[in-house]
Amino acid sequence: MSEKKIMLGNAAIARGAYEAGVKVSAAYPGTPSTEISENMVQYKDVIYSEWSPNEKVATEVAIGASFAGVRSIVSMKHVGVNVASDPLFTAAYTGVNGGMVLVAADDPGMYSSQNEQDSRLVGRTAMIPVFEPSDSMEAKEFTKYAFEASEKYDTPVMIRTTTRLAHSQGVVELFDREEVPDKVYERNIKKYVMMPGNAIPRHVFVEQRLNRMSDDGADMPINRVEMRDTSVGVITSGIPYQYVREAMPDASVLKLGMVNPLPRKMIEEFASKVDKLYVIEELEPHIETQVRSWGINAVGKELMTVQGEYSANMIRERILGEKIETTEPAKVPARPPILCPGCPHRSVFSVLNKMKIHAAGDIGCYTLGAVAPLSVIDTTVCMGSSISTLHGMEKAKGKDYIKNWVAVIGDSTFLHTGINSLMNMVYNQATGTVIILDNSTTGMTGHQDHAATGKTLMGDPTYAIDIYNLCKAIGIKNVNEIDAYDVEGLEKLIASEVAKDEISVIITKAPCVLLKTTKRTHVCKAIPEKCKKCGMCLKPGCPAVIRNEDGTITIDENQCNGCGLCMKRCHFDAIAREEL
Ligand SMILES: Cc1ncc(C[n+]2csc(CCOP(=O)(O)OP(=O)(O)O)c2C)c(N)n1
Repeated sequence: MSEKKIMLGNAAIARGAYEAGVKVSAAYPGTPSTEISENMVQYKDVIYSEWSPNEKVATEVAIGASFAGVRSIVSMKHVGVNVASDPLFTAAYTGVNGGMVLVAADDPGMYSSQNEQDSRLVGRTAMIPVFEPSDSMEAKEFTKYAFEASEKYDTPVMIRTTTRLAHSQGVVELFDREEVPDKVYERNIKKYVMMPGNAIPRHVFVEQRLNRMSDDGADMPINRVEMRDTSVGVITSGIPYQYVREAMPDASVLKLGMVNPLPRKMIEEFASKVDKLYVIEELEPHIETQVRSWGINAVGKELMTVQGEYSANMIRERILGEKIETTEPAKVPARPPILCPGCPHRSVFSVLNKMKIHAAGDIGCYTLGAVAPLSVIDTTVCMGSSISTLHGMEKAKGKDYIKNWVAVIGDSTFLHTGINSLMNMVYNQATGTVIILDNSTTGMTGHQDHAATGKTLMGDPTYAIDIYNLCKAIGIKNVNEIDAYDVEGLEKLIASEVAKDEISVIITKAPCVLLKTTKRTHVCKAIPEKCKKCGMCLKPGCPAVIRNEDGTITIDENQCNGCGLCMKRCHFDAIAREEL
């Protein structure tokens, strides 16, 4: 008898890769995709897994493995697909040798993302098939089927998930790994060298492949028709399928597992059998627009939203017109996201705040430096953008304009795409100051290693890229390293570097306080009798420092990491730092 396990959607995808005989996995972390790779390492005897520095590199690693003849998988969050799109769009033309799957994890509702894009549309534009599972078991089985389809149709396949699936648990039936023999690599430049003469016929092949897949859709195990009451039919896929089944249990459903290309004949047949047709899909009207373009009368986004997540109640309200009784949520104080007590980023931001310096920001824990009371970061667009944004400002307004500006970027983000922007600053004679907040980890996504931490995803020790020497090597004269908690030294250093008419890099160093290797050695204590109630210690906004009703402060010893930032702000020795 086979074993059953309760698994996270992401763990199920990793298991699917294992069972499908995958040999190479590459990724760059990003919520909600990260646990795919974190689960992949348990199969390290048979699957090589790595954190690549960014999604483009990860995708190219998977492409290389596929060309070499083995099954490979690459995973990323939706915005990672933008970074990966250059190799992806052309891998659609080359096709594969060993099967290749790209997992794109979308985030409707933007629980942890800067935008809400729909990867199904990327798959459509890239002209690759997109499969969308609805629960953990399907996440595993669709992954396995995606490898079969990848090899059968000679194409990379995208598995599209969303946060709700990636981070929900469900029962999964486990099977043994199928050892798939490596495909023979044969030199074939018409297929693997994409220059115009070769790419032109491959484009024709790509179009034919999509038509073939659309025609075969009705026979694919991932698409199914559930005929019930024929007065109402719903076309749906992914997590919304679960909401449809809950809210409209009697409706007939066409459950699509393949959302690109759409199985047109199957859809037309289903539509002809039901009186009223709805399309229920989160985010963009990807299915609806195509279905309507074929002259089929379907209702979707005129009732449903293109924003955020759906729910069974939303369908009951908007499609069925039911009045849903909701209870008022409990009135609790707002708890906005905040930097942890003792976070080295707070120390740097408190200095920038004091100096009234603006920062072109980037993506990471430090993006929280945008909000009060630190209020330092003015702009954040995408990973790696801080440095080039600062550069653009200088080129627009001149070097004096950025004398009270810096760029701030984390260590993982710097290695992801920040390094390219820094090379651009060097090449194009910029004079700005870049602060690299080096906390020795990828903090925001839960402590993944990267090329400068000295450890691989599989847990092996490796060479740790030296960010200081890397900056020196691309030609920056002014590269400085400083302890992130040295607020006095930092203030002097930032003042001197910003004043220079030359490019400068300041690397602020201190490990993330939540890393297992960071030991709590000190704790701060308030001395109420010395307190003048001035509130200076509250300025950095540490959640461990709490103002009492009488205006004095208490330091929550359970939260305090003993960084001493509050103590350094106090002019009356009303805070002491004690060794633990
Ligand atoms: C293209 C892209 N890939 C991945 C992510 C997910 N993500 C957000 S911030 C971040 C890295 C944060 O690490 P670091 O720059 O070291 O800053 P820290 O959070 O440690 O302060 C990642 C991987 C993203 N937003 N965009």
